[in-house]
Amino acid sequence: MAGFEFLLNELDEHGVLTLTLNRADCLNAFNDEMSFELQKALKDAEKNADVRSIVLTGAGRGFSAGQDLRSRSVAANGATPHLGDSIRERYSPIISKLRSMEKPVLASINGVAAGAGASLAFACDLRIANSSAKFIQAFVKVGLIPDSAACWLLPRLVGFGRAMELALLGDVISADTALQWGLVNQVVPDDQLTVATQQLAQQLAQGPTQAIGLIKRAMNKAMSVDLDTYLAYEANLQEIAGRTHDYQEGVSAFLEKRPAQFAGR
Ligand code: LHQ
Repeated sequence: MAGFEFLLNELDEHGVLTLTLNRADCLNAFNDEMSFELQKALKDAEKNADVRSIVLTGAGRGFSAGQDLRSRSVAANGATPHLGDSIRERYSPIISKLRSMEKPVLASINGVAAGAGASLAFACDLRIANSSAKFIQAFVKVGLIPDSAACWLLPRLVGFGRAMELALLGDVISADTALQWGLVNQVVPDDQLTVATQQLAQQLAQGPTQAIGLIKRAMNKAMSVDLDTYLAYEANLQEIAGRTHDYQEGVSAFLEKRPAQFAGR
């Protein structure tokens, strides 16, 4: 595994890769280096057949406070910053990769997720949070629009009305409200987050990895095409899934009344 300065990466024997944003002193706010390191880690994970699920989490008491507002590249103190370039080069590739990579990504939200830090969690496939977690669409508080795809992801996660509420007010949303709204899949007591995350990540890592990848592809497509186009696309994907070793294994296991042992191929 590549060594990084602001990102911890650990691949365990179950095929679970844990990526930990590691700037705890500023609640894992993103500097340039951390965004490039995360881009590289996700690309590597995509190519590495040993990686069968990915956990994204934060060091210390926060998940991520979004953009590091002290960073020179986004400075608003007199100079005109080029935020478009900043987003294109640093955040968009991360969000795009999280949605397109054909492996399951689980956000383990261990504390506050604000601004682009919240968007990062929303772009993952599943979200598990501890009770101390909170979500803030902080952008409007600093005079920006929700970025890193928040305006694309939020209406799909919680509906248009709640997405507008989050974006326009920038209020703090507690873990319990996030669960009620469907913004997270599960909330657990603070001291159980690590164990619950590992359980879920291992379940995903033991799944039929190719089918899971195809499920992501299907869901992504379904969000932007009409029903007939989707049905044609779906048939093609199922054709691919039906040729995998894991499909053979899944059916055999069912007929033999035993748990399936998926190999991820
Ligand atoms: C921070 C940050 C931070 C630096 C906490 N930066 N230090 C994309 C691309 C291009 C341009 C711009 O934007 C974007 C997207 C974005 O993400 S914009 C939104 C950026 N994020 C925010 O506006 C959130 C700012 N942070 C906060 O509002 C609070 O820190 C929250 C509510 C997250 C947490 O509050 P507390 O739990 O009370 O912690 P704290 O405020 O005391 O923060 C702890 C430390 O972390 C503190 O440093 P210090 O040296 O005083 O201990 C903060 O300055 C630092 N920190 N967020 N984004």
